[in-house]
Amino acid sequence: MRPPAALIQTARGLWRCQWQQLMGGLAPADASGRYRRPAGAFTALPPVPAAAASAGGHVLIVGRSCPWAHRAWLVHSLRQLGGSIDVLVVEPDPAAGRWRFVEPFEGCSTLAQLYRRSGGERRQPATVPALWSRQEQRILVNESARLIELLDRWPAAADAPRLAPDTEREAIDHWRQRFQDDVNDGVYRCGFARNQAAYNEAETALFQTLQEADQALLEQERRGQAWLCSPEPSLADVVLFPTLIRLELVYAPLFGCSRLPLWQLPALWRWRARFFALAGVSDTCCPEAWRSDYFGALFPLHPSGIVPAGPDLSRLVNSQLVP
Ligand SMILES: N[C@@H](CCC(=O)N[C@@H](CS)C(=O)NCC(=O)O)C(=O)O
Repeated sequence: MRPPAALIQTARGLWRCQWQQLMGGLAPADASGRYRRPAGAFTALPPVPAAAASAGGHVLIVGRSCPWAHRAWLVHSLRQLGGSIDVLVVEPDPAAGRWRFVEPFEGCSTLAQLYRRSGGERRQPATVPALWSRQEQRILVNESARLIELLDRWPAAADAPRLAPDTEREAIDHWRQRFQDDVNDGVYRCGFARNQAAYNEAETALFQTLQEADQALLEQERRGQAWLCSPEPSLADVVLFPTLIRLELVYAPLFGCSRLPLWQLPALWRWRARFFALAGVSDTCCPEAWRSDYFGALFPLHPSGIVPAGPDLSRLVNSQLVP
């Protein structure tokens, strides 16, 4: 039997109130309801350590589902830094809302413990990615935008690509800034918006920037170039990829980033397929973990915790499917 209308109305009011409270814990907002990502610690760009080239001297700590960690993992992979930097994958612990080590690491069972041991404050979030120095026994940097710059300068094999060559710096920085705000953080601003106006603002900026990137890539293709800023992939391409590869699988269904399916931005669709085909990139893509972590862990957005079936990743990176 259908419950009485008054009961439904009361339940909606109560849920709305509880929802705002739960969202407060998950995703802080400004007075207008726009998501504001909290600041962490260890955000400055450190110098390249003297012992950077020593085997296993550093550890890159990543979570599979995290797009910010994904960009660092990509740079590590594209520049083949495995000889000097180990990659350690942490697992989410949705009940406790933190990252935990599969095996104790440096005597810690959670990333938060390692973070505090490095001097991070209790109120600051212990986030991935983090770069740990075994010699100095501390986190060197915990902000992905700086971490990828550090990894781009890290000593590497002579044939390893540089992803932010000085000659292309201006264009790379321009796109990186646009993507950081409107796309990488933009999908979260859509998903974590507290009201319609905040969502509308974020969603408009997101698709405006994606359309501009699509046009820019179209121009590049006409010139015979495959990448956004330079003949080779750059940090601008790197930072766009983790968000776009999660679009249909997570951000469209869960965060409401669904104005255009990516095949309607055909140059971006082809670009994503090209990037996915680069050596080592597919190993950093874990669609099962993305979907189970996002749908399973973001309770206020998806209280049932049911992980819906999604499109097959292999079809999303098939450039033949779109003219
Ligand atoms: N600004 C940071 C953001 C990183 C971030 O928010 N990572 C999330 C996973 S996607 C995280 O670890 N969150 C754990 C927490 O907030 O406690 C960066 O770019 O490195």
